[in-house]
Formats: sequence, C-alpha cells, structure tokens
Amino acid sequence: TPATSPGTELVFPPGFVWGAATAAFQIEGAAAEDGRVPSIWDTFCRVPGAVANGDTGDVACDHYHRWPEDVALMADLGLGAYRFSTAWPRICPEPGTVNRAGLDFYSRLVDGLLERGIEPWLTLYHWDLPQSLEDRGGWASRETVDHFVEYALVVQGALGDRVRRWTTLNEPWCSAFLGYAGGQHAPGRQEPAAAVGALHHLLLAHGRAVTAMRAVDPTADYGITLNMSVFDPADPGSPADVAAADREDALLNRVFAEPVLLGRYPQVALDAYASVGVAPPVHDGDLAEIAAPIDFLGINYYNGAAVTAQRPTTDSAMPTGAPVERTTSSPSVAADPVWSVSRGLPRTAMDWEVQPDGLRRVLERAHTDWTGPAGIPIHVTENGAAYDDDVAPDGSVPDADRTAYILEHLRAVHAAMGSGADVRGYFAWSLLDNFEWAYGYEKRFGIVRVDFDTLERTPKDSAHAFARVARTGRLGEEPRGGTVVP
Ligand code: GBH
Repeated sequence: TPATSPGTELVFPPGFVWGAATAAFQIEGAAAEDGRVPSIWDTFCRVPGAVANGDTGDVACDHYHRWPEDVALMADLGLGAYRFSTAWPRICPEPGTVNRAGLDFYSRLVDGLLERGIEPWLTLYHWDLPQSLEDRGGWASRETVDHFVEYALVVQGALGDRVRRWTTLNEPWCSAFLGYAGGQHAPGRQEPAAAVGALHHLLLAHGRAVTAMRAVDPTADYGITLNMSVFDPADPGSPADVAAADREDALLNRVFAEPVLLGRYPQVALDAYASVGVAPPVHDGDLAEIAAPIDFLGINYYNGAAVTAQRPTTDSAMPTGAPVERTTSSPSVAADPVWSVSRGLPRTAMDWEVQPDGLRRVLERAHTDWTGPAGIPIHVTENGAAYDDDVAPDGSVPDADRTAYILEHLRAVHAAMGSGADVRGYFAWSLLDNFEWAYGYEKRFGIVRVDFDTLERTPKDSAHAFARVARTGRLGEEPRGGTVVP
C-alpha cells in the first residue's frame, strides 16, 4: 500500500515500475529496410483521406536508426522500464519464414536497454499486421491465430533469454472495431461480422500464445493490454441512459476483460452484436484457451465519457462546440446508438475529456471485478495526452497541460492503490511525439518533442516532471495546471 506523508506528498512503494511506452509502427520508420514487408498500416496510409496530411510511417521518428539516442534519453530521465512493440512484418514476413535481420534489431535494442538498467517490456502486437495476412482475411480469419502464435514463439526464441515481461496484444478493441467496423484504422474495413470475428480471433491468439510461450518458459510474465474507459449515464435518472452506459461498458471493457479473466463473453455485448445479426465465431474450447492464466493485466486509460441513448441537440449538449458524436465503442456493431455528451470538462487536442478520477475508477473496478480475485497485478501500460505544444525561445517545451495531465493521473493511480487496487507500474504514453495513427504527425503525445524535419529530440517539461516522480517515487505539491520546474 502506498503511503501518504504529511502534507499532500504522495509516496509510491519501492519497486513500482516507472516507464514510457511506444509502438513499432509509430516510431521506427525504416519501413523497407532489412527485409521488413508492408503492414496493413503501410497500405492504409496510402488510401486517400485515411490518414491526416497523407502522412506515413516511412520515416516516423527514425527510431530504427536513432534507438541508441532514445535509450540514452530514457536513461537520463531515470526511467526503469520501456514498453515497446516488435514489428511482426520485420520478423515473420510470411508465415513459416523468419527474418534474422529484423530480430537482430530488437536484440540490439534489448541489450542497449539492459546495459542502461532499463527493463524491456515487449508487446508482440501493436496493430501492424503483415499485409500478406490481411490479404488472407486478416483478423477476421481464424488462420491468423496460429500465425500469431508462431510469430510469438519466434520472438520469444530470440529474446526470451533477456525479456521477462511479455504482452501479447495492445488494445484489441482498436484492432477489431476501429479496424474492421468503424474503418478509422487499418485495414479500414466496415464489416460488423468481420469485426466481431476479429475480436474473437484476437482473444484466441492472445490465450493460445500465452499458453505456448509459458510452455517454453514458465518463469517469465505474460499479460495483455486492454484499453479501458468509464461511461456515466448523461442523466442518471434515465433508465435508457443507464442502459446505454452499461452497453458501452460491455462493448469496450467487459467484452475483453471477461473472456480473458473470467472465461465468458458478457451477455449485454452478445445481445448488442445479435441486434445487427453477428456473433463471435466461438468453437468448443475457445473460451478456456482465451482464459489462460496471465501474470498481469495492462490497462491503457485516456478518458471517460458521459453517454445518452437520445441524440442530444448540439446547443444543449455540447457547450464546448464539439460535434455531437456517436460513441466509438460500438461502431456499427449495435443497433441502438449511444451518444456522448459534453460535461464541460477540459479536453485535450484529441478532444478527449480530461477525467483523472476515471482512471481511479477503472483501476479499482478492474481489481474488484477481474484481477483482484485471481491475485493478478495491474500495470497502467499507457496514459497521456496530446496537446499543441509551443517551443519556448530558449528551446524548452513548457507543456504545462500535459504535465498536469500526467501528475493528476498519477494521483489517481495512487488513490486507487490506497483503496486496495494492486497497481504495480505506470508507463507514460508516449516517450516520443510520433505517428498518431489516423491523425498522422498532427497530434503530439510525447513527453519528448520530436522535430519531424530534423528528427531532433527535446525532453519537454512533462518529461522532467515525470522523471522526478520516477526517480524519487514521490509526488509533491506541484501546482496543478501550472508550470513545473524540473
Ligand atoms: C492508444 O489508443 C494506442 O495504444 C496508442 O498507439 C495511441 O497512440 C494512443 O492511445 C493515443 O491515441 O472519443 O471519447 O470516444 C487509444 C485508444 C480508443 C482512446 C478510443 C480514446 C475514444 C475516446 N483510444 N478512445 S472518445
């Protein structure tokens, strides 16, 4: 349990993991080097209008070449852990093939991290499916499951002597529903049946890979990262709004957490899918495979939302002038639409609400409902914010908004731990400004600024503030929303 010292200084327990996170496609660049083949994101970037400004991952942060500098940056900041993903299209260009040069890159990276005392946290899949597998049906096809397991074992075979923390998937909700239902992400399909197929195959790939990797090495830690949110009924007195919030919760949170941790799909989600005539393609034994024991649950949290079953009018519901939007939890996979409404909370450059207490609620709920009973610890594997940063005349980046966002969310993590949630680590998203998917390079999430002309890196004020908490395990009375002096 974390301690609270006199005053309002918050103390995190010794051994708490402090890190920063990235993903291969968002930072590496070198898209055609050393035998890498195209991923669904390389293809999607070439679809006119799919990605802002026609941006691609061809160069990104050029991390593929500049990784020593990035590792040194993390070491300077005193971070104890680095969460990154390996690119499947670098490692297994085709099923049954292994590209040694691709593996060697990650082997050098892992060695570089370990030399600096930074623990590698490896995610096997952060959305960059080889295009050749999409051509065979992608995640909508059951065959992709075993291709993933094969890839996972190849990576483990090459790095398992040094990597102890393995995450199978990052945010399978995004892969399935933004990729195959909403179409905002690669592969850009809008097919409810394919999306619900992808949901199931992703979960099966996770469970099967955990079992296969654990058979090779029972001593390492295996987990999955889910994106979670909190949904409040816009009108708590309206049964329709309460039901809408419950459905959103089922479609975003429970439909992933319950199969993984409890071995079942929530009925509310199955009913929503049935309302548009689709269902997960479950075979006998699949749910037992999906529920393979895990060693940690990764949770990514960015925002919550207030939702309603009634389409609100722009005037009354959105005082910020933001468009009234159907929520993204259930794009075309539920007949009853759910709308999000503004509560007048501050928003980031993504237009997402800033709601730190939502993180406390997500963590406490995950502990109570899913992980706590099984004794499984939680790691916050992503949390962070996009803001339009200014560079000061002296070259520094005084990102007070992002700094406040991170520190407020750390307070929420501490509060959740205080009420018993077994949270063991926190990773800031992201180490670097990077390729923000459909938003290209327009949205900056980094605690380190990247100048996309020169590729120069500059730690922002948020990096210094976060580093100070990481080094000391203490969070003092930094002014909220004001400047934090490193
Ligand atoms: C993560 O996804 C990704 O893992 C990471 O790669 C990415 O760069 C980062 O976050 C920032 O986007 O409009 O209120 O309905 C974020 C997942 C899912 C979080 C959709 C926000 C919609 C909020 N996102 N969710 S709302």
